Amino acid sequence: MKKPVPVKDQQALVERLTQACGGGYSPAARRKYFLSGPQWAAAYQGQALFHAPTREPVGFEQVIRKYGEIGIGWWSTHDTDVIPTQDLGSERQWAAVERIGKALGENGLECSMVTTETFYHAVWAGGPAAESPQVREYCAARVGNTVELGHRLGARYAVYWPGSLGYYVQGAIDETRTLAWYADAINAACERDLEVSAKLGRPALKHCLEAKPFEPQAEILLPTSDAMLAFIGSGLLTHPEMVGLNPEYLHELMWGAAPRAALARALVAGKLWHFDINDGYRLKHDVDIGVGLVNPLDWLNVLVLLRSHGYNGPFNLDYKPPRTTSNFGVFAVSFPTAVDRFITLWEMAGEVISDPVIQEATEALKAGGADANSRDAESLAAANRELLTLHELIAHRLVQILLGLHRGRTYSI
Ligand code: XLS
Ligand code: MG
Ligand code: MG
Repeated sequence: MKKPVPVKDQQALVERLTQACGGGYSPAARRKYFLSGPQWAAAYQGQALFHAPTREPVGFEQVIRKYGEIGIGWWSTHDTDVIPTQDLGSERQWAAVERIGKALGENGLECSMVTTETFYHAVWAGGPAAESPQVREYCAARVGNTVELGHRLGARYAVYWPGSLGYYVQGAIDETRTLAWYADAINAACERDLEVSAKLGRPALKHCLEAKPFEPQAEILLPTSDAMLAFIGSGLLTHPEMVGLNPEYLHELMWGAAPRAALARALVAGKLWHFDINDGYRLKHDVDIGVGLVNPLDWLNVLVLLRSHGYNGPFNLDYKPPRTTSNFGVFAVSFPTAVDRFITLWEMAGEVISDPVIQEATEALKAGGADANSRDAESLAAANRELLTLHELIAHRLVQILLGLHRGRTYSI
């Protein structure tokens, strides 16, 4: 039997093996990327459905300090991550805002994004667009208040993941009304933003809708980023130009989409403003695994798309350190390794874009075959037949770049 590892030696072991992985980027290098660390991701205690917490609570002062040490330059938060529900919208909330501002300043971070929790508290049992006009009025006040908090904290983005905007049992709600009522909340947030930004002389926030196909268990009225694009263009919003998307990688994968294609559709609509980064599995629960741990090749492809189209919004680390990771591990392993995988994949995406093999193959495909008669299907097929083999060669080259094979990494046989 192996000798058990005493508790007092375990952190040192984790640290030594983390070092043995080859070290990481410096905090200064990490800060060059627009990476934001959510308050809720670091503070997540492992309390998923059916699961008791495995970690101790941590407050925003500690999270912000640790992000600063790691080199995560931006911070994001739900209103209720940092202010108790009962204090929101009252004078009591400003003391927390002051403490947050101080913690951010002392650790060299900026607040990038604020979001309203419209899913956890019992008030949202019927969703943020419930039949009750009083609940909807409360919702409008809450999102408006978040806009104000965002401006006071220096944020540039507001995100809306509605939670259960839908139904547990069919037939109980009128979907068209619910959608219109949800639009009322977004409209209220935009109106409040126009007022507050004018008063404070700041640019208006970018309001970003985030879709998730299921979980909480209800059927969802806006399950995908595409559904949200249709909602933005539906005529229900009074300021559609102020509203864009915050796709989450796993949320698109969860319904079976190709995340890169979903992002491409948001890009061509000019609505890809914010991006939640993580990983996980198709057609399963929202496991929120750290970026690149499950689908590194797909992630490389996603970042090639975003780099080639000049995406310059935030990459928000919306994942959950697994329940098996300790409080110590969250900051010693989980966040630094997630950040470093992201940076490595981003750098690799640059290599893909400038790779001579991929460039030449892509250009040849775009040139098409010679001697093609564009009125004749047979001649067109024949003229392109050999060129199209390059698709598979490009895929091979991408894998080579991912695995480092293009730099001569070989295995002896
Ligand atoms: C939940 C969402 C949430 C949002 C912000 O699944 O991803 O974390 O990003 O409310
Ligand atoms: Mg998210
Ligand atoms: Mg998620």
